[in-house]
This record gives sequence, C-alpha cells and structure tokens, in this order.
Amino acid sequence: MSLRGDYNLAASDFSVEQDWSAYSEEEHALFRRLFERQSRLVPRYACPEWIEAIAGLDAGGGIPKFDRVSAQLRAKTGWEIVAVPGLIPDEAFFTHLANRRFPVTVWLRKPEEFDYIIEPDVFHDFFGHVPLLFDWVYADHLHEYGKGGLKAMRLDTVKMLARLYWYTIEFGLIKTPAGVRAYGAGLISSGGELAYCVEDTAPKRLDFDLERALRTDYLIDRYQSTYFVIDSFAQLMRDTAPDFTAIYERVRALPALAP
Ligand code: HBI
Ligand code: FE
Repeated sequence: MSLRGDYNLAASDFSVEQDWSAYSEEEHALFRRLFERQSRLVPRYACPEWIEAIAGLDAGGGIPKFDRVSAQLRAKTGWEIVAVPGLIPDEAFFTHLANRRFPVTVWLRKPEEFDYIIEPDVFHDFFGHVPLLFDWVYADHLHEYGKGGLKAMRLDTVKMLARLYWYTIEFGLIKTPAGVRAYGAGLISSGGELAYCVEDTAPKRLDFDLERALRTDYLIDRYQSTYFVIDSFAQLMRDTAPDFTAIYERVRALPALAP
C-alpha cells in the first residue's frame, strides 16, 4: 500500500516529531471546518463519554499540539499521544497501545478530502480516537487490546482481532437511556455516517457478541451494513477479558461472515 506520510524521519518505533509550527494557516482553517461540521452532529449522535471528554480539549481552534494534550491525558488515565507518519506496522501499533501510547497521524487531509479519506489523518485520529482515552474503562480496554494484538501476532490471528477493533474502536455503537449512540472513531469523525449509524433503518444493529465480531468481515470503503452495540464500556471490557486462544481456535474453524 503506498502510504502518503513521510516515514523517512520515523524512529524505530515509527514515532516522529509533530513539528506543529510547520502547519499552514490553511491547514488550521481546514481542521477548524472539520471540527465545526462534526460539532453540529456530535451532540445528537455521539456517546456521552465522548461529549464529556471533548469539552476538556480546546481543539476547536486548529490542529492541536500533541504534547499539551498528552500532559492532560497522562494526568487522567496515564495515556499519551505518540505522533506517527500514518498507518504503522501492526507490531509497532500494538506495542504503543500496550504501553498506553495512542498513535496519532501528523498530516491533515486535503480540502478535496473533506468528506472522505481512506487513510486516517490527524482529524480522524485526534477527533475520533483521543477523547475516549480520557475514559478510564475505555482506556483500559484499549490497553488490553494492545497486549492482545501482540499475542495475536504470535498466534497468527491478527486478521480476526482486527475485526474486533473495527466493530468497536472504529465503528462501535453504545446503548444510552436516550437510545443508541456512536463511540467508534470512524463514526464520530464522519460527516455522513455519524447520523446514518444512529438513525438509518438500513443497517443491522446487533448486540455485541465477541465471537460474531471476530468472524464478521468488514468493508473499508462504504458505510457499514452491520454495527455491534455494547451496553457499556464495562461490558466491552468484561466480554473481551477472557483468554482468546480457545475462541480463536473455534472461530478460525468457522467460515467468515459477510458484513
Ligand atoms: N497504524 N497509525 C495506525 N493507526 C491504526 O489504527 C492502525 C495502524 N496499524 C495497524 C492497525 N491499525 C490495524 O491493522 C490493527 O488494529 C490490527
Ligand atoms: Fe481509527
């Protein structure tokens, strides 16, 4: 896959400097426009935990300084942001998560990518992923996911584990007293899918089921046709706490499920 970030300056753990002074005024303005567009949607469609966290991050003014947010994060849940050039190899990615470091891409999409982008950029990673790292239970789950990823590499079951990430961290829904809300970063940062995943009658919304999620393939270039709904981050933590070895053996013997 031809990645668009600059990997030449990356360290052995694929981290880079954010070089915040290198962002142009146009890039800060584009980030603000993306932030403003989503700000009209999140009150109705994002989960309460995300809404609560974004209030503490004054990210509406432009591309945030990762170091400043890392200081807030460390104080709250012991996480920090690690700046990366874009998608990084699984082992580096899992190792960062297993050390409570979340990889955030340093480059911002182009104006013509306002509505859709293939690779995660700083808006997707920061607006979509970072706020929930302030939630203790979610943050602990992601830490376990990172450790589980390193184990999955040893068991050669990363393809199955990536489906769990897809249907939770990227495109997960959560029940609230007011109805279903989005917590997945791919939803929270999406101009169109955020309303669709909560309101549209087309997609299936299944109660979260670990084995089914591990079996269900996903499409990366269109809205999801199936979403998994958790009751709470505590349920996600509880349901994914057991050792996956036996589950992987069961699931890998079964055919994958189409989305
Ligand atoms: N790298 N920067 C970055 N962000 C991701 O979300 C990411 C990655 N590398 C691998 C990866 N995700 C997935 O393949 C794993 O979750 C399985
Ligand atoms: Fe993401």
